[in-house]
Amino acid sequence: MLLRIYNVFMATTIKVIFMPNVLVIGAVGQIGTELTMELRRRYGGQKVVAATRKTPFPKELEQSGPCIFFDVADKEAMKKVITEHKIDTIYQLASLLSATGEKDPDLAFQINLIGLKNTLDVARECGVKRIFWPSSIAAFGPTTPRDNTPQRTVLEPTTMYGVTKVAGELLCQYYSKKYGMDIRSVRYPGLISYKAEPGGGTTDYSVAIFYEAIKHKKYTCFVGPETVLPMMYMPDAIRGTIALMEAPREKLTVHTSYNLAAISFSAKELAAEVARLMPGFTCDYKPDHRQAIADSWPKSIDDSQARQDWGWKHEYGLTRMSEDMIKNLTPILQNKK
Ligand code: AKB
Repeated sequence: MLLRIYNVFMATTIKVIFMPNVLVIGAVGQIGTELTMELRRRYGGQKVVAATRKTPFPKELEQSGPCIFFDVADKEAMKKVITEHKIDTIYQLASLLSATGEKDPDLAFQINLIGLKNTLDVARECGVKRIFWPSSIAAFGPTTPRDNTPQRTVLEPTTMYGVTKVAGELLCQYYSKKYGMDIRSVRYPGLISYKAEPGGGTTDYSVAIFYEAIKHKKYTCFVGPETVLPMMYMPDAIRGTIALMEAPREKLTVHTSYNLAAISFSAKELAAEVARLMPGFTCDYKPDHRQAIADSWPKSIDDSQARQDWGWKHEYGLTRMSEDMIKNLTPILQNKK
């Protein structure tokens, strides 16, 4: 009983002390959709503005708080939203992922890097207190140690997406040091979720396999069976992101981007787990251009700095994640039929 009263008291106190006015840019993407909903649950629907360039808002976003269209290239439009909604916290998620970025490197550069710089400039001008920007394991490259990749290591990516992530990390650090801005970032691994599908990433097979297993009981994987990449279930990613944003500033020692890890598995191990849960499922392999990108990324990540500085801890392993995916995705796909 005493513990319950304490928990309610702490939750209320945290809410009163830390009740930001938030803008999520890129709110309709794979991370944005779930992050926006979680932030609205936490701080209230009206306190969290969802923004996107042109993709229509899903119903749950449209009905739970303000939704706005603007392009990260348009600094004036961004300024207007920040001023009108008294925004003090921005999550800047607008990004083209690794595979799409290779199809249109110029657009990837514009959205990922110029979009970030525009956001930092407008945020600085408007006195925004805190900014989140996602980096990725794509910041690493073939010259990076692939096992247990350290926090500080070689960053020589071979994709435009990776180039924008490295440059973006340095830009965040530069603005933190030069202008004293509070900018926080993590290097996400591949993210797996059942709510919004990823688009144009190299790690997308780890989500597509569940969709195809439920729909057709078979999947053709675009990377080979021995390909191992770091992955994370979306609930962990959302919890970790918000925990980083609510951590006391003085605890943070990394101003580029924190390594963040959960599970590493091969495509073959994932397929075996899916087959265990869905007897009869089969997977074959036809590696395409994305294989080279996957081969240039780490297999596992050392995230001890994040664990030490702000208490990061993942909850989902391969089995728990796969069970939860199938349990939640099955009714969604059946209702779509
Ligand atoms: C991608 O595959 O491009 C992304 C990432 C690892 O950043 N999921």
